[in-house]
Amino acid sequence: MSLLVKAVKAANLPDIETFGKIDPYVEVDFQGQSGRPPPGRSRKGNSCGNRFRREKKKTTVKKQTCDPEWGEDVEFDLGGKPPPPEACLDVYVKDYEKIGRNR
Ligand SMILES: [Ca+2]
Repeated sequence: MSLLVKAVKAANLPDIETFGKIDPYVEVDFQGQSGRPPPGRSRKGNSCGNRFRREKKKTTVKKQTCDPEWGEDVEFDLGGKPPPPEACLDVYVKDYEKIGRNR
């Protein structure tokens, strides 16, 4: 069993870029894979409290646009099991930065 997230498109994204336009991409943060959480991890830091193994995946970056169309699939392999009911999926649209932090 796997979980498929389809990043289709976004429109009218806020342009936070100083020069030109933003370079948006989608980051999908899935917390709900089988297996126990790694020992010694803090429960802070995300909306699921790190109860599960987490995995982040990204789409490609679309350059200089506030109306990106990705049409991409982001797939998580669940290793043959359904996700637990407490599983958690966070989806972010971020602005790619060559220099510094992505926002
Ligand atoms: Ca940028």
